[in-house]
Amino acid sequence: MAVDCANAYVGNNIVQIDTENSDVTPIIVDDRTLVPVRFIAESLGMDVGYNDSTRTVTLSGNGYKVNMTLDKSEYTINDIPFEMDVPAQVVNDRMLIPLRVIAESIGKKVEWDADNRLIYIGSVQFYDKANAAKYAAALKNGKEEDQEIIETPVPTEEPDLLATADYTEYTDSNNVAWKMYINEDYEKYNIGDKLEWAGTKKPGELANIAVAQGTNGKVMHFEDSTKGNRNAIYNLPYKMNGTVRIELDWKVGECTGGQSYGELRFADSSKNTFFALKTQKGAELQYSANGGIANGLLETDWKDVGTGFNKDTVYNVVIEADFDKKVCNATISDGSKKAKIIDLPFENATDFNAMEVLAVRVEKNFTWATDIDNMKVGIKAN
Ligand SMILES: [Ca+2]
Repeated sequence: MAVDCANAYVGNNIVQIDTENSDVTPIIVDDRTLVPVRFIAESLGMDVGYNDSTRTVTLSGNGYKVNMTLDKSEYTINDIPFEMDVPAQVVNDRMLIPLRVIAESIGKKVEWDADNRLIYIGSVQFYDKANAAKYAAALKNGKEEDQEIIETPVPTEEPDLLATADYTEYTDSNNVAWKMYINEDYEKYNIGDKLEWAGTKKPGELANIAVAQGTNGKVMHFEDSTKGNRNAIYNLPYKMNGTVRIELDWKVGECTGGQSYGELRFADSSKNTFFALKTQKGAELQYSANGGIANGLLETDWKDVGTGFNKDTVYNVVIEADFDKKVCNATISDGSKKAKIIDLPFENATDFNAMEVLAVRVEKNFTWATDIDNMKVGIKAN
């Protein structure tokens, strides 16, 4: 507050002390600052009562009860008598009380800045003497001074890890050039090494996920034998956009146990699946799109990859997902025959970021062991 000023700060907001009477201001009487009782009480979170017959004003709240009588120097705090030199009084039809008396009665800090005739009441740690002149000017104008404009920093973008990642150039049999960022044959690891796939800490994590010895060298191996759905997820360190090529050798394994089946699923950074393969004992290998990894959104629209893709063998899988056109092309080969999936549409996926190995138990316990090897992932070169 400022002496002879109708405005006051409450917190960071400027308000008029008495909304009905702009003549109501803090004043100085005999070197004591008097403030309007109702405003100060409400600002301090206290109730005000007035007894007309005894001319006594009572402020109560925060564990305090302060009684003052108009034009009398005696007052009480929690019924303990005290004396003040300048008493409560009526000015401009409003009762004013000594600021320091009421503030200090209830344990508030009062500061007086003589240069700016500014009164501070509150907690000591918030007193901002350095800006007293600014506050006084703002109160006089009834509005905040023009605020200093601080430019909001642009949110830090996710680092584009792909931009700095190493890749090798590769030209496929159709003479299309690719930048291949992942080329993993697992030969440099030791048997039993747990790689990124093992990082999935979901309740349904496959029990055994580690580098193992396959028929032709080391592979990434997944297996479990239990009840309930089980999975493992590999999150790429980056999102891949444009047209993405994923190639791998998949030893599908026989997923046994009633109608249990295993899936290999490819998804974006929001877990939307754009391509999935499904193996089930004795049934044709199937493909689909438009599910969601790690959230139970299984694909529903399954179609056979071809005829005769029903052996527990190693399939070479090449997927090309175009995230601009939102279509997927894939070839599945068992070494002697090849199936082509052309322009499979997908809906929500916007990039390639995650792979999932998923065992789904429809009934009874399942048993499944499956391997991935020779995984290559890249994007179409411009
Ligand atoms: Ca290998």
